[in-house]
Amino acid sequence: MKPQRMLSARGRAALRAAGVAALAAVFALLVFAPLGSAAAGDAQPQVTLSPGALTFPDRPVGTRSEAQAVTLTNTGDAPLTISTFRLNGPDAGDFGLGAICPVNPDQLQPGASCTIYVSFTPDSPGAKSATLAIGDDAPSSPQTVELSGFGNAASGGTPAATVSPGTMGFGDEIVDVRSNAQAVTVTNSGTAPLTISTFRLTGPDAVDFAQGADCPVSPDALPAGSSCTIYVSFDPDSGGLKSANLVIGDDAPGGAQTVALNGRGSLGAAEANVSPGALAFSDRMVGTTSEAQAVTLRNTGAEPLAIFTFRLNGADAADFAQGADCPVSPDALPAGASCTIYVSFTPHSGGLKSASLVIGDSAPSSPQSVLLSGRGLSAPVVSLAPGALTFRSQTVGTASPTQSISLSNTGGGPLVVDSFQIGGPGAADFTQTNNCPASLNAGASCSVAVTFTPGAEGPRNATLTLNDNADDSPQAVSLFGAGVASGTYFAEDFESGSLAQWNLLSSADSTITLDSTVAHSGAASVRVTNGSGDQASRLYADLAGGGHSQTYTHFCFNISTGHTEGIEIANGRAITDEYPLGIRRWVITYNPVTKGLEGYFFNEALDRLDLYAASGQVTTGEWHCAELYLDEQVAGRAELWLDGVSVGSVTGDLGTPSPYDRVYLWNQPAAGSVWFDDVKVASTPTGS
Ligand SMILES: [Ca+2]
Repeated sequence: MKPQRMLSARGRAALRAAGVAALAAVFALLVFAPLGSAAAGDAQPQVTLSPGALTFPDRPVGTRSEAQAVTLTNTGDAPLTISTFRLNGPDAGDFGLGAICPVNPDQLQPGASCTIYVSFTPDSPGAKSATLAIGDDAPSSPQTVELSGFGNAASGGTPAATVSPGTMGFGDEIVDVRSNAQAVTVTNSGTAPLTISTFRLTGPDAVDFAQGADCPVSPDALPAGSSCTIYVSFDPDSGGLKSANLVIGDDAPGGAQTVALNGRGSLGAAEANVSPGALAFSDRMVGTTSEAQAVTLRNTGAEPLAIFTFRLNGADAADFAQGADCPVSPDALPAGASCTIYVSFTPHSGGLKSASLVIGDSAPSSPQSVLLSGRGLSAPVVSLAPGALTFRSQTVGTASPTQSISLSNTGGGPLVVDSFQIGGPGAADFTQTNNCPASLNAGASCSVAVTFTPGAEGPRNATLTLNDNADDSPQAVSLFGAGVASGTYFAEDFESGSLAQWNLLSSADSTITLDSTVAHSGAASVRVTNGSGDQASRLYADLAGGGHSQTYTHFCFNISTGHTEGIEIANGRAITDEYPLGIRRWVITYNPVTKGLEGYFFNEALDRLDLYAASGQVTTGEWHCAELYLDEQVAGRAELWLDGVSVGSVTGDLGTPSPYDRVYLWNQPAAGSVWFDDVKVASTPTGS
């Protein structure tokens, strides 16, 4: 059995509870007996104590000495298990002990040391002696240290009390807020115990201070040479200077000790209240100054408010200005008083503006800010979309569907439109109505509806002009349409000097140009040139009145020499909801092998009829005119004429609810040019 097993469970628990600083009273519960020795030849612990005896200086009865230390070292070669520390002998009660040593079941390792402290408090006059005994599992257990001292009769000593500091200042403290505690030390610097009877707070403001002490009070006493502490705090219940005394009543000669206490009750800091917290200015024209708006600054605190600065901060600070009738430091705004700061707004450019009015002062919440905002109105800006209107060909004397122009004011200020005017040679052919207000706000839009009612055949040009207060007034939208005779759906002889009837599109190395040196009739034609292979250009125009089931489509063409590839030169498409870019109803292609034309015709189901015609009759470098009759019915028919002579026809199902309504001229895909002239789509044949 190992030695430490001899301790009862209760004993071990008691040791643990006592910790390393066990008291003799606890050890009294334990069985004190040498522990078993290890067998001969085994490693053993060995205890060495230093010093072997303690002698305490003479001291007054009832006073405690400084502790003296005994060092316990395990000089053996096995761990030491310590079970008890005890004070034995007739005067054991005059000594006290504590230890910082491991106790069972902890162990002191070989070579390690720990410390036992012993103090001396004579409770009666005369010589005193006792023995410190240590119980452990070393062969020499128990080891002992002899203790001795001498108690002097109490009648010979005198207590002496000193306090430090003698004055305590707490400074400013807000009313009803308790300060941190400050400490007063009471020291018994005499040779007899000091008996303290009272701690009192006296004086007119005693109620504003509080004390607590960890000092012994009668019948306990503060031993000679000892100190204790009194804590004082300050909790003013009103404003102003406060003073009181802490009085310590005790049995030291000379009477009570006094500590002077002072502090100041504060009603709290100044507080700045700014109202309103934000100023919003109405929109105004650039360069004009608003009426001033007021900001009220009120001191809602208890002390005067010192105001140091008024500043305008932020990206648009320069667009605002401030002035104040407030006192500035070293003057102050009294508690409860208010003053006014005025802010005005002068936008220097268009757009939203924001800045902050910042007030720097002595309030804890400083700086205060007021958000400033406004909008500078610059000149209005007119935006028109589209910038031009092109109408499809329209029968003379009939009104087209309307087309709309969106008018937006993208500027910073309201747009006042004085008039919408239509001018130019075709002014009488166009009319407008609009829903625009007298003043169109910045960011707002309205629309202008234009109708084309040609009074004569041919291209009609006009201009819609806006007169308004925008910088670039007047603005213009060009208007174009072509008048056609009844029964004519489209006509173009390229003599007007404009391609305005057409929508043009070319690939990178392809061009569409009016050519006033080559013509089938008159002086000009249009030339479509591919600068290289795999290029294309096309022109298209919409037919008056939309699609028509029976049409004669006439066009003259001149194919430049040298073509060796088939080229598509014309087609017609229907524009439908299903095919918004158009679906082909007919195609005319030049075949360079046969030097003839090929026609392809499609019905609603895209079934195709083919026509191969005029073989050997198309000569490059010369003008030819083709005319195609198309009857887009279930019992349909297509017939082609070349230069006034019928060259072939096909019959079959060409039925569709959407006959062709857009005519195309093409040159694709071979390099070279094709000229076109005298294009006409009508209900009756041109015949040439
Ligand atoms: Ca011509």
